[in-house]
This record gives sequence, C-alpha cells and structure tokens, in this order.
Amino acid sequence: MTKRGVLIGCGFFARNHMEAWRRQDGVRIVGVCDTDPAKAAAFAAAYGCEAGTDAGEMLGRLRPDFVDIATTVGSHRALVELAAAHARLVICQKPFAETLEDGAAMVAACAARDVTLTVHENFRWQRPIREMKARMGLVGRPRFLRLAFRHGYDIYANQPYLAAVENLALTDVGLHLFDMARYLMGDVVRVSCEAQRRNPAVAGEDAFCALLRHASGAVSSVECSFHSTLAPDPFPQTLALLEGDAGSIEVLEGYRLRLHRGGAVEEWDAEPGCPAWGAKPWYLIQESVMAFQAHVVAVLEGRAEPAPSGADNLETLALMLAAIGSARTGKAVEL
Ligand code: NAD
Ligand code: 89Y
Repeated sequence: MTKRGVLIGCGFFARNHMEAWRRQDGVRIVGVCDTDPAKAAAFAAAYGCEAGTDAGEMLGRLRPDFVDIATTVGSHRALVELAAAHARLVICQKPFAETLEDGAAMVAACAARDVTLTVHENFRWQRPIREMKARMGLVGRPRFLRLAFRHGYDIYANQPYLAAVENLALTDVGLHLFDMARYLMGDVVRVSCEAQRRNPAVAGEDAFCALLRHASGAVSSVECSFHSTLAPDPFPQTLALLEGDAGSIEVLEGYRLRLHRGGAVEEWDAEPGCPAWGAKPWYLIQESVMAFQAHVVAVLEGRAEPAPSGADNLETLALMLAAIGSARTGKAVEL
C-alpha cells in the first residue's frame, strides 16, 4: 500500500527530500507546508500535491503515514511534538535539537504514542561510508578512526543563516561527524575539543578538532573546517582512516577506498551515481538522501529499525554539546 507523507519546510535542502521521495517506490508526498505561502505553493506546483502554511491544520486533515520535517532547528521540537499526534513515523532533519531538554521531550512525545522517530542523518548513508562500514569485519577490532571534513566551499550562498550560528562547525557538520564516529566505533565516554573562528565574515566558530574516547577503548580524531584552502576543493566529502587490529580502511578524496591487510592493498571506486536532479558537488549528499529515504521506507514496512533513531541521536547531541563545553572550558568532558 502506498505510504502517504507530508513535508514541512520547503527551503533549500527540502528540494532534495522531494526529488528523492518522488523516486521512492510506494511513497507519495500528499502535502507540503511552509509558513511562507509562496514557498509552499511553488513546491506544491512542482511536485503535484497540496500546499499549506499551518502544519497542524494540514496534518489533521491529511492524516499521513509519515511526516518529514525539513525546517531549521528552532522549529524542530514543536513540529516533532505536533507530528507525533498525527502520523506513525516522524523524520526530523539535523540538528535534531538545540538542547538535551528539547531532544528528550521530542523522543518522549514519540515514545508516548508509539510513533517511530528518526533523524535525517544522511552522512552515514553516503556511499563511501556505507562501503567502509560493510568491510569493517575484515580489519579486526576497530582501534582508531580519523574523520576529516575540511573545505572552503561557499556554504553561505545556499544557507545564509549559517553565517550567524555561534558554534557553527560543531552544530552544522560536527553532528554528522559524531554520528558517523558513533556508528562506526560505538558509544563515546570522553571528549575534548578545540574550536576556531577562521572566517572573519561569519559570527561563529567554523572549525574544530575533537578527540573521542569510545567505550570500547578505541579513539577517534574528528576534524572539521569550513575555511580551508584546498584545490580541488573536496566539499562535501568526509575523508577517513579506520584502523583495526588486522587492517585499515581509508576513504580518500575522489571517492577512492583502500583496504590494507595482510601486506596487501586493494583500492576501488566508491563514487556515488549522480541522481537525475543532482549536481556537483552535492551529488554525494543527494545520493545519500535517496539511500536514507529507502531505509525509511523499509522502516515503514517493518523491515528495518530506524538508523539513527531519535533516542540514538540524543546521544550524538549530548556528545556535540559536550564538545562545545570542552571547547569553552579547555577541559575534557566525561559522558
Ligand atoms: P531553509 O531556511 O532554506 O528552509 C527552511 C524552511 O522551513 C523555510 O522555508 C521556512 O519558512 C520553513 N519553516 C520554518 N518553520 C516552519 C514551520 N513551523 N512550519 C512550516 N515551515 C517552517 O533551510 P535549509 O537550508 O533548507 O535547512 C533546513 C534544515 O536542513 C536545517 O536544519 C539544516 O541544517 C538541514 N540541512 C541538512 C543537510 C544534510 O545534508 N542533512 C544539508 C543542508 C541543510
Ligand atoms: O548544513 C550542512 C550539512 O548538513 O551538510 C553540508 C551543509 O549543507 C553545509 O555545511
């Protein structure tokens, strides 16, 4: 049976949600909502569905199977709590919440109604990361991970609000990187972090370097900069090195993966296909939206558990807030 969805928030990134939803089998977005009527109308005309400006009214009337929230973080708690009353699955874009209190309330609101909550953490669904995860069994016990997301791409052209965000790199992409670190290496027990404001034209700290100790004893080094000078610019690739007791896996620029073990190295191409609506340099992210949504369909059909769930992403939020605390105080934070 067709799963009916409502999208809330018709801004820059939501176009990727809509283009990807229209390519998922067995899914139909029946309504789009934005407080800006012109944006809702433009999406409704482009994608052939109803337009609305009042999420409560639209959800009450359309009674969708799922709600996809693609607004910025300030509206997430109210919208997740609203959606929990009207659908059986809710997707919330990252950053999930601004505070642990908000995040916990969102998880509780969904749990109280037996509603599945997932967070649109698409970076773990990028093809190079999927392929690295799939081969982790070949390198033995994971001991060390390095993730590096460094670029000088003008992210402010599409997302001008980012220029005003205080803890910019940690809240915008740090969350993605911490989600990947937890996904690959498990829970984190201690974090220390140094943050920097590199670009004088933005208000917040647009670079950081964090050191994580995992419950397993493994260590991760996670770095991010939005003001690096690199040619060609690698945006939006995350480069990685994962070392296990019996081998290593590298994610290199240009979507190359390398597996080292037993004195030999194997290298292959993990470049994602560019979706029909996609374009450089975004196609890595756009293909991951397709992969994440295919996973959501599997969750709706009872074939998979949400990855990540709201409850899991609350732990990532706690890690990110602890990293902000560490950067402020200069001290490591236990979780
Ligand atoms: P945007 O400002 O372009 O769009 C947000 C839209 O939400 C706006 O049109 C706004 O009017 C609407 N809105 C706000 N509150 C609303 C409400 N209560 N009801 C209905 N509509 C409401 O923002 P964006 O750049 O599209 O980013 C949206 C989210 O996506 C952000 O949280 C951002 O961090 C995230 N994002 C994720 C990725 C990724 O790869 N996962 C990439 C870019 C952006
Ligand atoms: O908002 C960010 C994200 O989630 O991925 C890249 C981005 O669009 C800009 O840093």
